[in-house]
Amino acid sequence: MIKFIHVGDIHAGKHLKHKLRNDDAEYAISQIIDFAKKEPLDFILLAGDIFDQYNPDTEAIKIIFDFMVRELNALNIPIVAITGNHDSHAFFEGYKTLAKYANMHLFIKPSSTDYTITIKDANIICVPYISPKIIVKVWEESATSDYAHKVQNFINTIISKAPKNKFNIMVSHMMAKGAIATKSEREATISDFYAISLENILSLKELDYVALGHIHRYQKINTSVEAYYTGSCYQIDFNEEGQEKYFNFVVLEENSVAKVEKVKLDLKNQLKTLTVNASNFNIKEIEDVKGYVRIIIEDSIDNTKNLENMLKSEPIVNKVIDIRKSTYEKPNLEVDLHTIKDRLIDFYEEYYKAKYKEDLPEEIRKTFLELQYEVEHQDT
Ligand SMILES: [Mn+2]
Repeated sequence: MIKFIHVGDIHAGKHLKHKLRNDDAEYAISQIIDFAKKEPLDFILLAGDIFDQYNPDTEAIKIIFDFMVRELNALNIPIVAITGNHDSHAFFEGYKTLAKYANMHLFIKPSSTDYTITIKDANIICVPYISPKIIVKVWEESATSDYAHKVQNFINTIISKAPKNKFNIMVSHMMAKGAIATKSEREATISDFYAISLENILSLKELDYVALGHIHRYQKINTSVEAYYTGSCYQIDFNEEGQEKYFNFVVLEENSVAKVEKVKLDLKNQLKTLTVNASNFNIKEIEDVKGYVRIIIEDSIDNTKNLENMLKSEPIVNKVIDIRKSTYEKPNLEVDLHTIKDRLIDFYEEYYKAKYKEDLPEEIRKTFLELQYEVEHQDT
């Protein structure tokens, strides 16, 4: 018999607007440790996006490599971890040897030679996040086949040639076809282009359990193997508002299907969006939220200004982390078009704010500037 925990995206070091969410990550991990103290485990699987940033802050590093690793090492429970699309390979390489001495086994780059670890009667196949850039390096295949096809074949092959044990598991950070995303995963990496069809990975049937990371909503994938996303460990951003969070406690016994227990995580902070105007505004309602609030103001310009001032003062200033407005003062558009050529992005920003009631996202700013460049350099 094998008993283990499957933990999804931790995202230590996440900033939501100006709020650092390390206390949320630490609180989730402390519950996993409490569980491990009561239930003897053979190992813990971390399915990637351990950190939110390529260069995590010191506190985030301490939460993972001091608090979590130390506590689990004291319990003599090995950690098997892979990188996600948010994790830096270079950063983890720096910890690889040290981590091993603390019973944490890091699988950092996708590999067709070094990707398995055996713990007791279980073989664990480790597939870190595979970027389109990396797949062409680790997997030689006809240039014409697309990303998903290449990744499917790569995974199929490494499972087939992996040594077999009484129990066989895979941990992978990927977008599985049919999974329901939450939009907090990074839009581009959850598109159809990235969607891996588990049905097309025939050797998956040899596995007893597939531990997935990347998608932030808890779900079982509709396929012929036991494949789960356990989701993020706390509500990462407002796309995850109202979601409950979990990890899986899995028991594997010979000749039977994996027993999967969905274990609920208590949340340090809930995220909540409130739409207010001068007549329904209620400070108490905001104070009562156990967590952080996003406010959408729907009122006249004058009332909006007053409400904004109230939201930015005590006692709620620390709870309100995002204010959006439905009314803006009209930008001055009476300009000579020739003179704004150099400031086109500023005007687009104003337009975007007025239309979508939010700041221009960095991705769109980049695209805008690229397009502008293309248009201006068309003839050359
Ligand atoms: Mn993630």
